[in-house]
Amino acid sequence: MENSVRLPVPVGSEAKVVVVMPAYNAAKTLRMTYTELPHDVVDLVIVVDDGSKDETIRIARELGLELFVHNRNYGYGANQKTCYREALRAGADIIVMVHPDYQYDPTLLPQIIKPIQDGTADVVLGSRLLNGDPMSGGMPWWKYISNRFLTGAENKVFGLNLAEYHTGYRAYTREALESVNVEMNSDNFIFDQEIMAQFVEVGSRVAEVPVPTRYFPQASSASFIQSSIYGLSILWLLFRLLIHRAGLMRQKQFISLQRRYSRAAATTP
Ligand SMILES: Nc1nc2c(ncn2[C@@H]2O[C@H](COP(=O)(O)OP(=O)(O)OP(=O)(O)O)[C@@H](O)[C@H]2O)c(=O)[nH]1
Ligand SMILES: [Mg+2]
Repeated sequence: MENSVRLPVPVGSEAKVVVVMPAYNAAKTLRMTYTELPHDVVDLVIVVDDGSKDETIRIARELGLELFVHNRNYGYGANQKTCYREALRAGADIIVMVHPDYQYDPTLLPQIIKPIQDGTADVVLGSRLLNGDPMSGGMPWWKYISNRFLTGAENKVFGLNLAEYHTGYRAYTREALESVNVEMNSDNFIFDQEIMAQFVEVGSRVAEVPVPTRYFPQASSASFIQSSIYGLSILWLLFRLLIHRAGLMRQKQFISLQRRYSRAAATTP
């Protein structure tokens, strides 16, 4: 497979598992999300508060979590940049990002990291659209339709066949995260897709694990306007990636930080 790459060091069950939660006004749901994590599997939980106006910081302190605080709201992408920087600094071998708004089932973490532990994937996405019925879980119909459309466009350009790219439940190996230029990505929601484009470009192996969809009143949810900007930004990202690949305008954002993960290296046996 063109996009496959062997990890230099196999990640087994000894790996240090660090959960990161990028939080913004997550006070109502942070405790539930944290409590339901399988604590026998997780070595460390990091919360980054991105200028929340609610009690997120107080609750994170009460729970004794490793907490990093932004002095104002920089955005979801900026939040993840701090999450990953601190997870790597803490010595993580496997990094799991889960939204603290309790929309993703924390108890499924062992399934999410399994493809990495088995050595068959570098990146795992918890997918609501794989074997699931997201609308019966409360996903608005317009989010479902745009998710399908954008996923189709991304699959075409990325050369993959995934069920969705828009999940807030993801796991990465340290090597995969260190191979991409996270800091060059957006500070906003499009970060999630930029990092996927980067993984594709460096030849990371991506796996999907089905997860249920949960929408409920206390969960944080992107508005119609935010989602529309996000959708258009994805199309712009795919365009930029295509012109990068065509050599018309090379962009550092898509170039591997580690030579062994370059696209060419990934194709050699
Ligand atoms: N909106 C927002 N969320 C942030 C920010 N930083 C971290 N987050 C967290 O990121 C998560 C994702 O945001 P959501 O508003 O739920 O958006 P989404 O999950 O992509 O969209 P839905 O599928 O509608 O829930 C939430 O759990 C927030 O706590 C930020 O600056 N803005
Ligand atoms: Mg949400």
